[in-house]
Formats: sequence, C-alpha cells, structure tokens
Amino acid sequence: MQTYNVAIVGATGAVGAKILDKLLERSFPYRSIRLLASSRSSGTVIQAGGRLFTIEEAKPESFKDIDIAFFSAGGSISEKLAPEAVKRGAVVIDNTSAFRMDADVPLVVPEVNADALENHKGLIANPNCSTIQMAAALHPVNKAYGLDRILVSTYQAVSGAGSDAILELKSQSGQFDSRARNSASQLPSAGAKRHYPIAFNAIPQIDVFDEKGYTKEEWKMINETKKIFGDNSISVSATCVRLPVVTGHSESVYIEIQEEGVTAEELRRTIAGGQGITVQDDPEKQHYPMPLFAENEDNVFVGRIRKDPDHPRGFHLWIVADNLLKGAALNSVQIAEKLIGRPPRLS
Ligand code: 25A
Ligand code: L14
Repeated sequence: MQTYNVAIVGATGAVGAKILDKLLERSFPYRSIRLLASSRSSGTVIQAGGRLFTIEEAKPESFKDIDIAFFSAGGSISEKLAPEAVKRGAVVIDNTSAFRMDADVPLVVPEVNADALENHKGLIANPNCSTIQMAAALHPVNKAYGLDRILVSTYQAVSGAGSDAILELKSQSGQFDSRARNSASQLPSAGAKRHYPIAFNAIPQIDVFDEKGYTKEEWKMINETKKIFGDNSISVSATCVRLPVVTGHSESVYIEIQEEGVTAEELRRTIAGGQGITVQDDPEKQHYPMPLFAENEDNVFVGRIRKDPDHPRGFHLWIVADNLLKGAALNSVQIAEKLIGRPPRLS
C-alpha cells in the first residue's frame, strides 16, 4: 500500500493536536509524521498514540519530501508557508480562510463535494467549521428537494478561537460575582480593539465587521456554502454569535426548499440517510442535539426538525457538531483519505 510523509503546521494548537489524534486513530497510511509550529514550541515533546513526537519550527525547508501537509496556524502562516510546501511537491490541506474562495482551490466537505478534488493544483481548503456542519446536514435535503434559502444563527464555542480563548473562559467562569467586570483579552478576537468577557455572556461578533454590518464569519458561511454546493442561486444569510461553550458549535437553521408538500417526517428520514449524520429528534423524550454531548464525536447531529406553520416549503432545524473535529481536524483528515491512491496532482 502507498504510504505518505505527513506534516502538521500548528501542531500545538487546538486543531493541530486533533489532526494528529485522527491520523493515528483512523490508521492513516503514513510513513512519517512531522509536527511543526512556531519557534516558541520548537523542541517541545508531545505524546500521542503511545509515541513521542518532537515539535520543529515551521520553515520552507520543513516541507522537503512531505507528501501531505495539514495547515492550522492561522491565515498569515498559511499565506507564507503553504506556497512553499506546494512548491516542494506537497499537497496542502489548509484549515484557514486564506485560500478558500480562490477559484482554483477546491473547498471540500467529502460527503458533499469530493469530486471537487479532481482538479486540485496542490492546495485544498478545509471550509469554515460552522459552514461544514451546515453543509453536511443540508446536503441530503438539497439533493432530494433543492434548497432555495438558508437563514442561520450560530451559537459558537470558544475553542474555535483557539487555545487561549478556552483558557480565558475557564478562568472567567470562576468569577461569578465580578462577571460584568472580568478582564478579557481574547474575544471577540485577540486582535480586536475592545474585548468582552465570554463567561456568562453571548457576543454577537465573530471576526471583524465589514461596511454592510456583517462579520467575516457571516460572509464565510454565505460564500462558502454556495461554493461547496456549487450553486450561487441558493440564498444564504447568517448571524454568528459566540457563547460560553468550550467545544461544539450549534446552529438554528431555517430553510426553504423547492419542493412543496414535504412533511417534517419525510425531511427527518432524508436527513437521517445522509453520511456522517445522526438525527436526535424526539421532543417527547427531550431528545435533541447539545454541544456538551457532541464533544469528541465525529458525526453531525440534527434535531428539532419541524415545519414552518406559515410557509409551505419552510422548515426549522437545530444542527450541532464538534467544531474541532468535523468542523476542522476530522474533515481535513477525511479529505486526505480521499486522496489515497489518487494519481499525483495535475500541475
Ligand atoms: O487566521 P485564521 O484562519 O482565522 O486562524 C486563526 C486561529 O484560529 C485557529 C488557530 O489557533 C489560528 O491561530 N484555527 C485555525 N483554523 C481553525 C479551524 N478550522 C482554527 N480554529 C478552529 N477551527 P490555534 O490556537 O488552534 O492554533 C495556533 C497554532 O498555530 C501555531 N503557530 C502560531 N504561529 C506560528 C505557528 N506555527 C508555525 N509558525 C508560526 N509562526 C501555534 O503554535 C499553534 O500550534 P505555537 O507554538 O505558537 O503555540 C503553541 C503554544 O504556545 C503558547 N503561546 C501562544 N502564544 C504565545 C504563547 N507563548 C508565549 N507567547 C505567546 N505570544 C500557547 O500556550 C500554545 O500552547
Ligand atoms: O475560518 O472563531 O476556519 O469559531 C475557524 C474558527 C473562523 C473563526 C475559520 C471561530 C475560523 C472560527
């Protein structure tokens, strides 16, 4: 069997660590694994799958002889080093937003559009976490009935903002009495002009605003969803909110489908037939997806499926997934699995 030399850039981060876990857990056919991060972490030894790995500083030369390089160290690192990796013959699977909307870069959720991998030029983008779980859950719906419109509000976990944001939530959570005055430096984002406590709060800003009043995270959901479905005619709009949840993004999603006369029960069965989807939808038993119980799970969970009383083609759904797994690390490793046995890249 063909084996691969693999590198992980950002291996000490929230996502990078999970990429390593998934490669080992799923027995990816690697020949070697090289862990890369900033000079701060160089020399650090980490243990995974009963083995020890030493972190090296990521440099252009790190990619000599690498076949597949996973990137999860932020957009600016990808902009600098991903082209260096590609130049040296690696296929890059990039977790940042740096290249996602480039026309010659496939943006892939394997269950939805694995065929987009056919024409890759060495760079493949892993979509935004909130977008991946929504696209995976809505793909069977789009295939069966056609999607006209998607309106989504997200309830996003702090782990999406990185390891330091998790630590900030943890420390603020013990400070109930001073909750409106707790010191904050990580959210809405580390680089923002003003920061707000996340414990005991909800912050309706993820990433920066544009002149239309939408945030970048909201635009990612709008533009990436259309690209993954390969259909610019689907209307998409989004509001993205950060909650004091450690891991697991939740989404309240309203859809209008093209077909009339579909019942909630039919829609439930259609979604349950999708790959990597678990429907948890039994109101009588209080059975519905929650982020606390989606942590460390590979699947996307869907519940609260119900029909809009006033619109013949409208439905509500509640979609939850582990943002570090299906939203990032797992999806990246699934992309790599799709590359196994394929001919080398085209150019
Ligand atoms: O631009 P984007 O795409 O929006 O991405 C922004 C951030 O989102 C996360 C990721 O944070 C990224 O930084 N992210 C990316 N894709 C994601 C996805 N799909 C995603 N989150 C969710 N879903 P992160 O915390 O997960 O990972 C950061 C990793 O990047 C490494 N890194 C940073 N600069 C680098 C670099 N790697 C190579 N070259 C560089 N120049 C970083 O490694 C981490 O692995 P590290 O060695 O810098 O940090 C590891 C340890 O160092 C401590 N630390 C952090 N900052 C400082 C520090 N120590 C001292 N001083 C500091 N300033 C940390 O405690 C950590 O343990
Ligand atoms: O575009 O902060 O992949 O929850 C992933 C983490 C965007 C922000 C991306 C978060 C980032 C998101």
